Amino acid sequence: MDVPLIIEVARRIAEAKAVWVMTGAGVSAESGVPTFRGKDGFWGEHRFEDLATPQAFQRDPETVWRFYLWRRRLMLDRKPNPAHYAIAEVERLKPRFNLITQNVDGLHRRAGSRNVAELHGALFTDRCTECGLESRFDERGLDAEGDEPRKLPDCESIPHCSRCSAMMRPGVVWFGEPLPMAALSATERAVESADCCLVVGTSGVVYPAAGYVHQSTARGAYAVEINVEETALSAVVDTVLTGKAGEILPAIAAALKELV
Ligand code: BV8
Ligand code: ZN
Repeated sequence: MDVPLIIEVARRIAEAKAVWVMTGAGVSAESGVPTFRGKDGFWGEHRFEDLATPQAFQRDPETVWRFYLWRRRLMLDRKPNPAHYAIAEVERLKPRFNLITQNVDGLHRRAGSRNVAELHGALFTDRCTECGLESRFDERGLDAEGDEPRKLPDCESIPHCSRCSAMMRPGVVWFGEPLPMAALSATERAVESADCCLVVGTSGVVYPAAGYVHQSTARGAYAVEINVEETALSAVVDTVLTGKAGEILPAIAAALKELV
């Protein structure tokens, strides 16, 4: 690990007026959550991306539901890793801080991050295909109010809307679907106000998420990429820290703590 560079990055964060962080699936890799485009980007013979579309759901809702239920069950024994906790620590150290995530796994909130915009929705949310009713629950299957444990729907019984009885769908953003307005506006505000950006664990190929990193650097923000390999954003950022997010981010947070 390049300690002088880690300290330089921590200094840039300490001096920044406002910081925003963009995370992708790589930040959850050390929690044992599969990424999308790596070698583990398959579910059986399906590519993740082929299942994350309205067309796939239209064509075969059972298979798509089985995919998302498999991912929900996977999360039941996955937990935040040191990268998630370090990002929550940076948020505590930097008052003007925004976390924008492409991930739907909920691990940032479980690690204590507060100011989180979920650009691609949330795995533990169902949404009605007809009336749009949303029900959000946590990874234990407890509903948002945390009262009666809510049985995770099993493969056989696709959940139906309690209001209009139509079929529910997972509350995530599929390819070809617009992103949630609230998350988009939070991201716009974060990018417009920040002079420092951390890009963690994303291949940088999905838009409009990746476009915000371009927008941030074009505005003159100092951008740092943390990834185990080169990505589509490596040429866009100012500094590339090559390595695991779960090792690099705690080192940055520790160095930052000494500076603020
Ligand atoms: C939209 C939710 C418009 C569901 C997801 C051609 C060119 C440009 C764009 C397009 C195009 N054709 C179509 C588009 C648009 C399309 C798009 O970007 N396609 C791409 C594939 C070309 N985008 C959309 O469709 C978006 N919507 O544009 O709508 C619109 C507007 C109005 C009205 C109608 C329509 C919607 C995109 C959202 C799709 N949903 N997920 C679910 O999760 O099931 S995307 C999915 O990819 C996940 O959210 C994921 O987070 C996201 C991005 O992937 P990454 O997070 O980067 O993950 P990946 O596996 O790729 O990379 C992991 C990285 O981690 C790697 O770099 C690896 O090296 C690194 N890593 C691994 N381990 C570690 C690590 N790093 C650090 N430490 C480690 N330990
Ligand atoms: Zn409904």
